[in-house]
Amino acid sequence: MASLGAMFGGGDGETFLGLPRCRDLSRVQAGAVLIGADGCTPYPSVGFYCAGGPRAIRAAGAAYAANLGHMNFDLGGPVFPGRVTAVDAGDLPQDEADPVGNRARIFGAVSLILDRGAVPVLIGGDDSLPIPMLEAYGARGKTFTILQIDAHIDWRDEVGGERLGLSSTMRRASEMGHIERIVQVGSRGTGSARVSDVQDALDWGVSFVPAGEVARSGVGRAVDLIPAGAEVIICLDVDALDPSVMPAVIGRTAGGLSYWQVLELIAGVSEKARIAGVDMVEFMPSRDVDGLGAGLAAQLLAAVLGVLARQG
Ligand SMILES: [Mn+2]
Repeated sequence: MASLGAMFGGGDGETFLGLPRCRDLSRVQAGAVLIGADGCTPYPSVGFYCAGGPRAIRAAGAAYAANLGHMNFDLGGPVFPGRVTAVDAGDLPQDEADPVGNRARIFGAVSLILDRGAVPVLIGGDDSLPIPMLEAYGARGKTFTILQIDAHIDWRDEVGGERLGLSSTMRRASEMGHIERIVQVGSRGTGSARVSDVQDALDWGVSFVPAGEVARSGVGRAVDLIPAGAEVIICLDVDALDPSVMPAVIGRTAGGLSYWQVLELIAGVSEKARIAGVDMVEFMPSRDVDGLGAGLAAQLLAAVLGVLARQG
């Protein structure tokens, strides 16, 4: 079938955008390190339902590998304004039957990347991935702000006895001593949260910017809630985006954010604070429609790498 990749001589998708491959995280020298994981702590009812997400997003980005130095109009210049400063470390060898090992692999990989002074960019995989990622930021003498962009608030204490699954991510984050602030953008519809979960989050000090407010008033208040100079970890669940542009999610909910709203939010944060890490989760290949969601995920991920390449 004819494609942009065939037209322009894109790569094979082995690495995202044809980025250099990193094979040893303990020696990596880069501004940002992309790493994939098919899952982490699955609920038995659904397993690794986002498996293949990193591969699908890399494949969607392959068409642009040959044009990496071209103008990216979303960024006002090439993705990398100077030399290419991001690398792709491939996927962790996750195993649906080994959640303890999965968490240890994510914790270990993110720790190595942080030890090298680089920004981890973790792509999934379901929304249980960020829990060990966020733990890896502990004991570094710093405190962090989380900007969660998600249709769901993920404040359940447990689901079916599992406390480290995808519906508990922000509650677990709130229990980490190095997480001092959480801003949650994009909530809408009905999800896992009970009224009492929302109250617990408010009592902790979470600031919510629901999707309805973003639709009416944009992302300005969300950016304002991020303190100047903060170290920010961005936790992006792609179901924050409207399903008309991001159908590849397990629960499509109308009223979601646009591509521009998400990108302007992330770029706005980078102008006043430092993005210290990014995760992008919940891309579900089997729910995609003609590659629409994978294309958006690849475009957004490229733009995020561009934002990271432009921060000090
Ligand atoms: Mn979600």
